[in-house]
Amino acid sequence: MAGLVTTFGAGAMTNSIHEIREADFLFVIGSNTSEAHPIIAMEMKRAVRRGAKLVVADPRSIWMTTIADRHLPLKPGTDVWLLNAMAQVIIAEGLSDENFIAQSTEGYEALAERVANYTPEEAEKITGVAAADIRATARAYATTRKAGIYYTLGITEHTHGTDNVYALSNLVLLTGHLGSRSTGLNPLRGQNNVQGANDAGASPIFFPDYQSVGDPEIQAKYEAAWGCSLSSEPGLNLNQMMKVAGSKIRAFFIMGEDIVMSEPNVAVLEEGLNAMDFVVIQDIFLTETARFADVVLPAACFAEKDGTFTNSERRVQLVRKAVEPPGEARADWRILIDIARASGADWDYQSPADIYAELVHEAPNFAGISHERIDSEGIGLQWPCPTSDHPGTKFLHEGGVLRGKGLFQAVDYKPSVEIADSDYPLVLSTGRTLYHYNAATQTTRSAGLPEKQPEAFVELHRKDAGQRGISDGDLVEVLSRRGSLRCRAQVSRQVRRGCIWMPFHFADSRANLLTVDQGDAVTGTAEYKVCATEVRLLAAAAADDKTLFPGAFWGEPGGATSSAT
Ligand SMILES: Nc1nc2c(c(=O)[nH]1)N[C@H]1C(S)=C(S)[C@@H](COP(=O)(O)OP(=O)(O)OC[C@H]3O[C@@H](n4cnc5c(=O)[nH]c(N)nc54)[C@H](O)[C@@H]3O)O[C@H]1N2
Ligand SMILES: Nc1nc2c(c(=O)[nH]1)N[C@H]1C(S)=C(S)[C@@H](COP(=O)(O)OP(=O)(O)OC[C@H]3O[C@@H](n4cnc5c(=O)[nH]c(N)nc54)[C@H](O)[C@@H]3O)O[C@H]1N2
Ligand SMILES: [Mo]
Repeated sequence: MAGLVTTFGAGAMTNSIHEIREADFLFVIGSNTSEAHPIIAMEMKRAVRRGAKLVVADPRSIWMTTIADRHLPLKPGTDVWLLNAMAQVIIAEGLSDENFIAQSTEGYEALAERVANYTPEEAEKITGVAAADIRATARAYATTRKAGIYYTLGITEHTHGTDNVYALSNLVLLTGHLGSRSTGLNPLRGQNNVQGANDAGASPIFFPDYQSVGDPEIQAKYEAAWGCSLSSEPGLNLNQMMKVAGSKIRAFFIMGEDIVMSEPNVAVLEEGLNAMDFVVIQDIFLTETARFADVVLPAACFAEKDGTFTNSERRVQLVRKAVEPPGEARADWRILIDIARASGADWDYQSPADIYAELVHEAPNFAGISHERIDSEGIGLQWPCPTSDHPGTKFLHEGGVLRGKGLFQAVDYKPSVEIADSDYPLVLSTGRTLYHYNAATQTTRSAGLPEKQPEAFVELHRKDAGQRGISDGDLVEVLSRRGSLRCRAQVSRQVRRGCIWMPFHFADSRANLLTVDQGDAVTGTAEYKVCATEVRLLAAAAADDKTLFPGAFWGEPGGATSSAT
């Protein structure tokens, strides 16, 4: 979001999901689309079947590479090199859209100068991707009109994540692949309403609708609307908050997050949580983090309440209550209103529609969207939607970049904070699988999913495993400078030599005991995708125990339910 607001003026997918099927070139970078966004991956498959070219830039041989025309198996953290080299090719071979650059962008000269030395031959040395493949990808992207870029955490979860987004924006601005169907720069959103939460101002730097906290006019507008005085200082981001948990911050109100599963370097975070004066958890389940809670407030889940979810393509959709919440569970908004009232505020919202109406009143992009309208039109509305007769917006930047002019941001490659050395020679990357969802709070409580994937594992390349006497299914220890864990080895064709990979879903083997907590300079997003590790054999698997199956080392399947839950 930070990167795209800077370069284009809006922090969301530029185009819509259904446009993918009509694209002629898809560049998928740092996105395990078929496991993390299966519905979007189906649209990509549909495009490929129609004849679209697909290039996947990913250190792992993920399933998407099996239907790709080209796989660019880059070394983790080297994307700026790859992308700058593509920009270099596009400029050097005269493939850029000169009209678009002249009329719709600024900062071109600085970019051209910066990328001049990023030749594909030099890039090959750093990224491990053949120069010919970089050239071919740059040419195909630049010369195909309906060419779109799709990215997720392989781009953003780095200490240089914002630089990666800038480097991608540069390719879009060089070629003018913006403001028309089946093109653009498309970050696929993660959680179901993460887009809506940001839109509503759940961010330390923005009021609703990305209006800056530091802007005196905006501040005055909200002071009048809300009848209170507001700070002009941005708040702390997640990473900054976690660093001062238990010191500068003495209390947490945690709603819908299981931070001891999902935050990096969690051993240190747990010390902070222990030192806190007061911790509240508001969740639909008793989470791992609830072990640190003074109070747990039971919330109703999505099917037990009304409201809206805004999906990845900026589509605001209505959700209607289907079943009653169990026990004492109540809708989040009702709990929050009671807390506000008990604290002396006179909030009198009667429904989520009331709350939504207040939000859109001050937020120009959503002003034309109401619960009533979504209800009557049926399939949701895509913002920007400034008036009640506006149809909503399928793709952004049509007829002009929202920022005014697209901003080229020249960036140089910076290495990841931790690189492999003789003590910790293997680069660990972490992520998710098809069968579990993030902290797995929800997915381990379903009967079928833990059966499909009962326990943690670490993927190793055949040769790295062999060197350590490790075979498929063995019990191993994974160590970093911050901690260690035990899990099964999976000798895999997916990871490249020198790299290992594991999911962060499992409470008994928390990958985040290992990860580094340094964050991106702009956003604070942690470097979940690169840290230095070593793997040791603990116990060979029994002869009849070579494959992963339930309960092998820890008793019952679904290890993510611990003593706390
Ligand atoms: N089944 C399932 N679906 C989910 C989730 C889930 O937990 N389970 N979580 C949701 C959430 S919150 C999110 S944010 C999304 C995330 O969706 P993704 O970002 O697709 O998920 P990750 O597993 O983190 O995959 C990141 C991809 O980036 C690659 N990668 C790692 N390092 C680099 C690098 O340096 N450069 C490049 N180019 N690639 C790299 C990895 O190999 C992997 O293929 O998924 C959402 N969907
Ligand atoms: N190592 C590593 N760590 C990572 C990542 C990675 O790739 N690698 N990815 C990061 C990313 S992208 C993300 S998004 C985070 C996710 O990290 P978290 O947000 O901590 O994980 P989730 O499982 O998505 O947590 C959702 C919580 O919300 C609760 N919940 C569900 N519905 C409701 C509701 O209606 N109301 C309330 N109050 N609670 C509800 C669920 O029970 C669950 O406890 O993890 C991050 N951590
Ligand atoms: Mo996410």
